[in-house]
Amino acid sequence: MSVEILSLCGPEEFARTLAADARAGLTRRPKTLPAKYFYDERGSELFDRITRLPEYYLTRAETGLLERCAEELVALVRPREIVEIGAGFSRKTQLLLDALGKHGGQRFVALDVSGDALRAAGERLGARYPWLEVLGVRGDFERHLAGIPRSGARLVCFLGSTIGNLTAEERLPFLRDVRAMLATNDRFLLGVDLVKPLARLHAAYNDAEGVTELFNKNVLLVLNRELGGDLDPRDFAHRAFYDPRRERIEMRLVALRRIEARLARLELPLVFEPTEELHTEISCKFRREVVAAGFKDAGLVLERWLTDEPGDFALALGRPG
Ligand code: AVJ
Repeated sequence: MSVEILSLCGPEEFARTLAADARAGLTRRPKTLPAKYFYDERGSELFDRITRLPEYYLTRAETGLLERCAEELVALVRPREIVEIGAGFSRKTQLLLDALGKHGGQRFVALDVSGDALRAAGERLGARYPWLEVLGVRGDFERHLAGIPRSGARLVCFLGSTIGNLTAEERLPFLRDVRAMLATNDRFLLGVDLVKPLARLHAAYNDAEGVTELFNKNVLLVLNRELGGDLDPRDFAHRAFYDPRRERIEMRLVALRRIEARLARLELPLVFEPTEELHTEISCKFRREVVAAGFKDAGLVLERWLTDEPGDFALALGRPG
């Protein structure tokens, strides 16, 4: 067993990027923060709880799809390596690795922002799959895809509908970077949450237990810790709603009163007027045509489109066009 870590983005660069993103986003109207900053240790734990909520169907739907199709997909691609973009050391990863082992693959490469998560997951996977070479790459999927070393035929996976956090404008350069990772016989497997009636989408982001609210507010604690902030989560309300025109969930924090705070490390005073919103996340919902068109613009062809029985979620397989 071998577990190796490659860092394309050290703690200094992470801190610098957060500082620049926070300054840019919090001085805009509306105030906005990139969704990637939810995922410190607590945020990742909260997201893990979200995936087990009765209302949050996404993870179950995608796992079910992979239970049905992982083997067939891996048999079709016959990769030497699976590259997973974004945190993924879950049951879904295991389904892919089981299939990889059966079809003669040898390496798993995981890209994640957290070095600790990579190390822990690498150890676990190394123990479970003694034949597997594991490479953890510390980096940001919007900046570091080109730095991921290739060892042979690859299946690049981006699961969980994390792509939904990007706007259409942000999606294009991301998909072009993915395209650039692929040789002719390589493939890209993308998980996307599908457009569906509003009530279920609304429930998935407004769970009865309030875990999504804690997850949303966690970004304030990240700002406090990383940038010396003095924001109080109790001063904000969780708000998530589906925008049917843009076919996406909008997640925000709403100031419950006038708030004067500051981010000491940025020397940035922060004022929220009552009801002012901080935009914390978008979660786009997809249709087949939208994915096919997005692939095409990036030089990819939609080769397979697999959905679960209720049509809640899809796996899209792309090949270089
Ligand atoms: C991990 C980005 C796919 O958008 O559904 C869960 C994050 N936000 N509940 C999503 C999330 C609120 C999730 N992704």
